[in-house]
Amino acid sequence: MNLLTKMFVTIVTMFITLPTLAQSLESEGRSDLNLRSGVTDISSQVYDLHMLMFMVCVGIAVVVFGVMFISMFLHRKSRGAKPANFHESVKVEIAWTVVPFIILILMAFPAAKTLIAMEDTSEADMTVLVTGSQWKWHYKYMDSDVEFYSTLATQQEQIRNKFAKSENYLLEVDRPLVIPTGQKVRFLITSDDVIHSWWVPDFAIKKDANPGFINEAWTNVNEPGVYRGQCAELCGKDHGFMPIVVIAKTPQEYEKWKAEKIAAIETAKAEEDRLLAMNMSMDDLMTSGQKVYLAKCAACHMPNGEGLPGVFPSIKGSNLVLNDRTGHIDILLNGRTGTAMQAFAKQLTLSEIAAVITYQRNAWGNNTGDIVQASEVHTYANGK
Ligand code: HEC
Ligand SMILES: [Cu+2]
Repeated sequence: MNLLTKMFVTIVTMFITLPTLAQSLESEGRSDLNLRSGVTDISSQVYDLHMLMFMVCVGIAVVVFGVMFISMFLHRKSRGAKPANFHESVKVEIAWTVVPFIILILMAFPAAKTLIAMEDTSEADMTVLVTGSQWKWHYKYMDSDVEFYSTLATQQEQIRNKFAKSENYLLEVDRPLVIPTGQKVRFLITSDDVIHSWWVPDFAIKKDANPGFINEAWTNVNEPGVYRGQCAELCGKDHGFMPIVVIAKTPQEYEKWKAEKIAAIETAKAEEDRLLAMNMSMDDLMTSGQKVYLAKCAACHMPNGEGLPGVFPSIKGSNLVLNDRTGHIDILLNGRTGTAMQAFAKQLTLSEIAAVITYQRNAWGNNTGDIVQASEVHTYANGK
């Protein structure tokens, strides 16, 4: 086969395999090869714009390549065509400047209209503060005490190919964001550490979450449903593991959910007070501490406590853990500024912090025998 034939065969195979690939992706329920039209008025406007621009491009391609191929075919050398010989045509040059200019202006009008509508966050019915934080999302409802972290819920075993992958592999979280349908929800988007990006394709929202800045976005979802997205800014080693799940509920169900959330916060506070007054046994602390450790710490410090040399310190045999009890409590509550070790004071309850500290001080041969109770963490936190 000569080179040309090979190229031809490659291109044809590509065109045959592409639709097959598209179909297999679609049958997995994952994607089609087109932009999706989403579930809000804005997202369908964005989709329509995308299709309009696409068709304009197809039209231009058909005209330009059509003229090109037809001229090449009709005026080929074997037919004895003689090339014309001319330079500079003012008429043609003006035409190929003015025509694209007009096309661009015509495309800019509808695009600008949608863009302006997307940026208009005024008159929102409610506001949620969205904060990216390596590697999870924090949601705070500005009109109440409701706030929580939303972390990946996919099992580690699926990620390590030990279990079969579930349908929403890497797109499922423990606590989804819940919003009401038919209301304008404003999002204030920021970050605790590096740049993240809050991306929910069905809402046509993709906004950078920058530390020290607040970006705004909004949505108004028409139909109840579960909508999934991801962090869309490369933000470190677990960038692919901070999905977004938004559940849109009817306003009545949303109010019910919120009342339950508020009640749960009250109960948790009461429970926390009860635990503060109580001493937990070593066994209970170790069990609950291990759970917290695997969920919140193992991504960096590794399940075996050995960390990643040069990046995340080993907890096994750590000098701080073995010898510095207050230092240990302090780093958990306040983190270490400028490093990936974040403050856990707001992410974990006092008893969870006490448990994970006790766990670290006694697991993997760190046999200090130390028991740290929630009350000790509480005293330290309030003394600072
Ligand atoms: C995002 C990655 C990350 C996560 C998650 C994380 N850590 Fe850390 N941790 C670090 C880094 C980085 C340091 C080193 C900080 C420094 O340079 O001083 C550190 C340091 C520590 C230290 C001090 C170790 C020493 O010898 O100095 C302790 C103790 C610790 N982490 C406990 C925890 C606990 C408990 C959790 C879970 C609740 C946790 N970490 C979650 C990244 C992480
Ligand atoms: Cu991110």
